[in-house]
Order: sequence, then C-alpha cells, then structure tokens
Amino acid sequence: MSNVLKIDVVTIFPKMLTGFLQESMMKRASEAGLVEFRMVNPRDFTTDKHNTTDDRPFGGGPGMVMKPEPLFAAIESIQTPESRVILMTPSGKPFEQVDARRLADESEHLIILCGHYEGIDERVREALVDEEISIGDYVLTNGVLSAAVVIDAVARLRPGVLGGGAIATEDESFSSGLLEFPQYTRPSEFRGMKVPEILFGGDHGKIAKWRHEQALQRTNERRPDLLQNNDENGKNNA
Ligand code: JF5
Repeated sequence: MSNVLKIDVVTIFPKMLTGFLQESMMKRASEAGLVEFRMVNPRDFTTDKHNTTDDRPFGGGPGMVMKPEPLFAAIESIQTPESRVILMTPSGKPFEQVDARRLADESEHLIILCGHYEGIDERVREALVDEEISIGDYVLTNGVLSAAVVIDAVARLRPGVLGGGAIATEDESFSSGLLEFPQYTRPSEFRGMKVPEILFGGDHGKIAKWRHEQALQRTNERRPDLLQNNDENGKNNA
C-alpha cells in the first residue's frame, strides 16, 4: 500500500488554489511526495461550443445550477475503486478535527468537488458523492476556499507532513477537547508585559498543571460548549 495521499480538486476556478498549494506546508508535502494534488476542470469536459458548466434551475428561481454532464465526465475520468468523493457545501456535515483525522487515516484518493451558485444538479450528489462537508454556517461564492480548509486540515495529519518535532497533535486544541494554553517566547519582558514566572522555574509538572488550568479557563470563557463532554480533569470523553 502506498503512503501518498492523492487529492483531486474538481473546480472551474483552479487558479484560486494554486497559490495555496504552492506555499509553505502544502508545497513541502507535495515536493516530498507525501501528497499529490491535481486540478480537474469540468470546463475541459464540456462538449458544446460555449463550454457551458451551469444552467438555470428547473422550476425557476435565482442563480445557476452546475450541469450534470461535465461533472460526471470530470469525476468519472479520475475515479478509482479507492477514491472517495467529497462535496463542499454549506448543507454538508460540519467539519471537525475528528473528520480531518478520519480522512487522513483512511484515505488513499480524495476527489473534492467544489460547488458554486445555487449548487449542483442533485443527480451528481446521488450518483457520485460519498460525503458532504460544510466548513461552517456561512455562504461562500464557491467551494474552493472550503476545499482548501479541508485539504490543509487533512494533509498536515499525514505521516511526515509536519516535519521535525512539530508533530504534537495530541497536545493540540480539539484533540484534547480544550483550547490552547497561552504561549510566550523571548523577550521575557516586552513593553512592561512580563511572561508568567512559573514558565522559568523548570518545574515541568507545575508548568503542565498551570497550562492545563489556563486551557480549561480559556475554554470555559470562550467555548463552554467544548466542555460539555469533558470530565472533572478536563479529559475529553466525547
Ligand atoms: C457553495 C452552494 C457550495 O459556501 C460554501 C461552504 C460554506 N461552508 N462550507 C462550504 O461552499 C460553496 C455555495 C453554494 C454550494
């Protein structure tokens, strides 16, 4: 079994992703051969002279709907028995860290379909889509930015992508079920603002306890909903 995650993004706006994929972590991941990105443009699968990818909704109403033929042709050209087709849409299941973890652990080939306008023809959804994901309760002009969010969250969890000692995923927010504790670096005093003394003491037990208290306090203030499934020790039992 190969360790590379193949991610195909089906969109009529591929240039919206090229900057993101060519910088930082995504760039390093693909250069290292850990993730392979491809852009697949439904417009390249049209057969009419205007390269039409959308049309007015049957039954009337505002906006445009993505036509089935170019989407079927685009997806069928890249589908394999291993691929999983994900549709980005505000009506999908809200994306969480556990979804990123599952997709990172279980996927070999992701096909991410980016909708736009009023959405896609329902027959595409029924016949081709395995899973529908939302990144939050707001509406974007198209699914490309939400695809970028999912790609980033999944790719960074693949083995080798977070290089060096940076892989501290068990310490992170949403893995522990708590928000992050405050972090400080040099200088120890900046414009009269001091770094908490406890962080200089070298007592790692005390530091861990302080950080945990800070994380609990911060979570209680900002995201009390996250504490619902935590026990008295702050351990997440969701
Ligand atoms: C889209 C119809 C897709 O706006 C989004 C989105 C928001 N949260 N998650 C995804 O995707 C674009 C808009 C309208 C289908």
